[in-house]
Amino acid sequence: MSLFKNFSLGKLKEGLSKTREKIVNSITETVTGKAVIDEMTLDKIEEILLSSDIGFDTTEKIIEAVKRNLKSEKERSSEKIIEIVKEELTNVLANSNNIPNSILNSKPYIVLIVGVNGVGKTTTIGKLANNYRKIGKKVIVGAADTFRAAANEQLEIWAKRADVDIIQSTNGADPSSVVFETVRKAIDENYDVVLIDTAGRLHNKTNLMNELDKIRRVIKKLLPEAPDETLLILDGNTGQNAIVQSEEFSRVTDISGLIITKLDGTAKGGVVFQIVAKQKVPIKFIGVGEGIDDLQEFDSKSFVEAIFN
Ligand SMILES: Nc1nc2c(ncn2[C@@H]2O[C@H](COP(=O)(O)OP(=O)(O)OP(=O)(O)O)[C@@H](O)[C@H]2O)c(=O)[nH]1
Ligand SMILES: [Mg+2]
Repeated sequence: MSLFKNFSLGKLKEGLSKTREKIVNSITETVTGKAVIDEMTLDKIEEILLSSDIGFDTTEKIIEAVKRNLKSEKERSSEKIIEIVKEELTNVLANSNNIPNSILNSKPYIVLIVGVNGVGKTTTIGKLANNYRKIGKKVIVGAADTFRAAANEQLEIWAKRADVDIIQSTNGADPSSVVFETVRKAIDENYDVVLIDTAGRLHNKTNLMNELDKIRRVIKKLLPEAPDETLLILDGNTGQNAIVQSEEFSRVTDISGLIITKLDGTAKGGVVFQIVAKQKVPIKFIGVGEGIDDLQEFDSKSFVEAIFN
């Protein structure tokens, strides 16, 4: 069951086209017309898979499976090899603890958005706000990125676009005071969803991580069980770095879910498989464009389908 109403396989396919070109088209080209799948061709396939960022372990599994099948079967068509790749990648996602997004179980439902600089936090908040509003939720966003001068304006533009309310900040204000004000208003005025934008931060910058702690404490003062979600935003273009960020953030704070952005701009969308294979934290949404409707709920089945069909 999906939460939002904007799911579109077409949009997903379009967004993942570069990744599809990389995985499906490149392998097809490599294999087509070859009478024998020799070591060199296998190396080439391996290289393609590694450069799509699906990860070393999964790549090895696929190559092993290809070898096994080539031994036992006469057919060496590109279709057969693509089928093997698809099957192995489907297995990776099948083992994920992907939980579908569900009806919000508390009110107000507090979502804290975190991540390093420029990964798409503010944009994603705009998209989320719009989706929640469209399913009839009363939404407020809090501009707790008081670090960058233009951050407040940027969130204000997104709030207007999404047609939701905002608690703005003044430059240099204490982020946790903005958070307090936002959650206070949400409780008093019966909001359903609170989305909190935060400044980009590195997991190893102690003062910024302490600031995040303070934000969480302030929320808990008003709502002991909150935040309901702390979502870590990862830029899908950054490959291995995204994995490292996920590990490091999870070590220092409670991350309940991941959002992988900018999958439209990259041929390295295979990183989603690597993240699922390596991380316990589930992927909740993926970003496939800069527009307000370009956030899709992550569903492993449709993700594979969008790449291979
Ligand atoms: N193509 C594409 N671009 C995206 C996506 N999500 C965000 N962006 C772009 O990424 C850039 C940075 O986005 P922001 O939302 O400002 O990122 P941020 O994490 O809030 O950045 P800081 O607040 O500076 O840390 C913008 O140009 C966005 O349009 C996406 O899914 N696809
Ligand atoms: Mg921002």
